[in-house]
Parts: sequence; structure tokens; C-alpha cells
Amino acid sequence: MELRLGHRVLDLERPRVMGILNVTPDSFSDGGRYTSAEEALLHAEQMQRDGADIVDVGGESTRPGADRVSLQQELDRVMPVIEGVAARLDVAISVDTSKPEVMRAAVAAGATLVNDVFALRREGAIEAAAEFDAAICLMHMQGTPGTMQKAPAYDELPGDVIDFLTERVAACTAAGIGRARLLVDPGFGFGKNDAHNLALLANLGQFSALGLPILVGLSRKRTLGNLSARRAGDRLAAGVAAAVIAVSKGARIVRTHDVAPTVDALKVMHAVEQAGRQR
Ligand code: 7PM
Repeated sequence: MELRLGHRVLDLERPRVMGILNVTPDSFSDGGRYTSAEEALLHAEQMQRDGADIVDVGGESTRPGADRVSLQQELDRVMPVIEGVAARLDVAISVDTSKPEVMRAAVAAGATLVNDVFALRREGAIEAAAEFDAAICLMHMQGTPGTMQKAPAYDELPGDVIDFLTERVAACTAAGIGRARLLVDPGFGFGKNDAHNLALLANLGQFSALGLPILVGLSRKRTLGNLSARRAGDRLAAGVAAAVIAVSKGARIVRTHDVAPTVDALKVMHAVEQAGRQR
């Protein structure tokens, strides 16, 4: 499996790492340490050195109950960072947004992946995506960020989530977006309790039926906090374990705050997989 990101082709035979670059002042685990574009660029540079293949630039916090951000505010936050990374670094740029105007501006400035937690369900988003040729990550979310953790409920897991993604993939292809541009993501923590998240991780292999690259984000999430009894900044080992489990079940891209240890863990994993295939 391969993913084209602009002039780059990511061979997904080896698992890849997407580093989280928050430019929101209210990000729950970075505590606003990277608010200015300059600081965000330093962070992106560090993630590139640490082995990230992609940096995910986000200007709107999807934290439950977080304030919605205006279009202008989001553009002001993400555009200088995208422009700076495109000019100075050699990593693929993902833009974490649900707004069609931000998608368009970001892609024009060099983003080659759109990471949309609303899976192009916002007004005008699917039409915008049909106009450019960046890749798109379609993520499952039950409810909306404001209310999704109130009482998440499913008839079947992972079936309900796979059905949703199947419908979004069909909507994309109907809108003229080729499958070669699509990735899918179960959306850990987005309208899911701990049991839901664990059932999805345990059965992640079933997402392979979609025939598209699987991206996962488990880094520092609450289920890992509950399992380890640790605060967000102390969930590194739990997050790396979860990443390794996800990749062992077919995930190809891991979205994480902790690039260096995740890259190391996935190198070990990949080497062992290759050794197993050679004998
Ligand atoms: C507060 C709560 C702040 C949750 C940030 C988050 C994913 C994502 C996020 C994911 C994809 C976080 C999340 N999670 N995009 N964006 N997949 N594709 O922990 O799991 O980063 S935001």
C-alpha cells in the first residue's frame, strides 16, 4: 500500500508517524507552549529530526467543550505555520480542519493531507475536497465535540464505525474524490467510552475490509489515562504500547504527540515483522 502526498510517496509497508502540531492556545496537553508560529516551527523541526513523516497542523481544538474558533482565527493560527513548514522543512504537511476555506488555503500553501474529524460532513467540505488533490483522512465521530462524551452508545462495534466510514468513502467517491486519496480512522475518544475504545482497538483488523490505509490517534487519550492512572503528560509508555498494538492490527499511520519514542518502537516492530517474513 502506498500514499501519495504531493511529490512524496509514502510506502506504507513500513508504519509511519504523524506528529501533532497544535497551534491552539487551549490544547490540553501542550499547555499552550507552542502558540506562536515561530515556536510551532521549532516544534515541527524537532519532530522532523525525530523521524516524523507528516506534521499535523491544527488550529481548532476538538477537546470536548472547547470554544469553536472563527474562520479568521483558524486561518491566522495555521497559515503562518503551514507556510513556514512548507518553506523550511521536508515533512509532509497535514491540516487538521473541518472548514472548507481552511482546507483550500492550506492545500494552496503546501498541505498535502487534510485531516478532518468531521469526515467532510461540514457544509461545502466535500465539494472543496473534490477541487484539490490532497489526501483526506476520514475519521469517525459520534455526536459533536461539545456533547460526544455524554452518553456514547453503539449497537455493534466495530460494525457501526465501519458502516459510517463505508458511507463516507462512498460519499467521497460519488463526489469525484478517488479512493487513492482516502484514509480511514476509527476516531478513538470521539464519542467513545473506555470499553468502546478498547473494543475498537481489539478489532482494528476488521477495518482492513475497507481496503484503505488506517490512521489512528491514541496519544495521551483518556482511556490510556484511566488504564495507567496517569495525567496527560505521563502517558508516553501507554501511548507507545497502544501504537504498537494498533500497527500490529493493521494501522499504517500513527498520530502522536511523542514522535521520537513512537518512531523507535515502530522501527523495532517493523524489523521483527521483516525478519519473520524472511524465514
Ligand atoms: C482534546 C481532546 C484535545 C482530544 C485533542 C484531542 C484525532 C485527530 C484528534 C484522531 C485524527 C487528540 C484529540 N484526535 N485526528 N485529532 N485521529 N485523524 O488527542 O484520533 O489529539 S484531537
